[in-house]
Amino acid sequence: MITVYSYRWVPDFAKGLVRDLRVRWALEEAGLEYQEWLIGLGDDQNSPAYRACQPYGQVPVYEEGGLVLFESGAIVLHIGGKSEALLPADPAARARATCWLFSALNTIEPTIQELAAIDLFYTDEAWARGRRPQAEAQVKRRLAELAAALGDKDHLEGEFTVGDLMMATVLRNLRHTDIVDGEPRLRAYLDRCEARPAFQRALRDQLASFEDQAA
Ligand SMILES: N[C@@H](CCC(=O)N[C@@H](CS)C(=O)NCC(=O)O)C(=O)O
Repeated sequence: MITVYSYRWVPDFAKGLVRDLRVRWALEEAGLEYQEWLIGLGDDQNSPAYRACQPYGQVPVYEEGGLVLFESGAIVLHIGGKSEALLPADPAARARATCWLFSALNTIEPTIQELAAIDLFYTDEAWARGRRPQAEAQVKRRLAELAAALGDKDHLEGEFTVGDLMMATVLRNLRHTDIVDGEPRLRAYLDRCEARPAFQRALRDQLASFEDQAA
């Protein structure tokens, strides 16, 4: 049985954004069953046993038999290897899908993370107020470029792949702003990705795990 590690509690701003969502979504798209293992912020993260699985004490962790993986991108790629619903069989198409997964993680996510950190963690700091206009401009520039690459296609490479899964979860980190709305093609793209039944199940199950702990 596959096990996905996530948190049993996170602040409200993070609910529905925690990166185990990517893994849950990939597993749902691939039709693979899994169980969740919820850890606490603090002691659980820092335990030697957990650090042996995830060197930085973060989630997600993925466990399958004796295999333990960390880094959501690596985990999603691993799951993609099990299902053509996520990674096409054709080697060139597979490489293009992988290219978009890295693009989401290495080019788009860092800019969005900087803005999100300013808005959610450092909003009262003078340096953050000073930096914000440039951080927002950089996000808008990257999103305009991404929208141009998407063009009129439904997905980045025709059919839905791990690249779209990762890009959508990255774009969701702007939900506290209206920046995605400023790019109508990306807005429609994100809505399309989020409307997928597999995404809806993954989101429901992540949110339910927090509710179960509150009960
Ligand atoms: N690059 C890692 C980032 C993982 C990450 O930042 N996880 C967050 C939750 S979404 C976390 O556990 N943060 C707590 C911490 O860094 O201590 C991945 O994609 O898996």
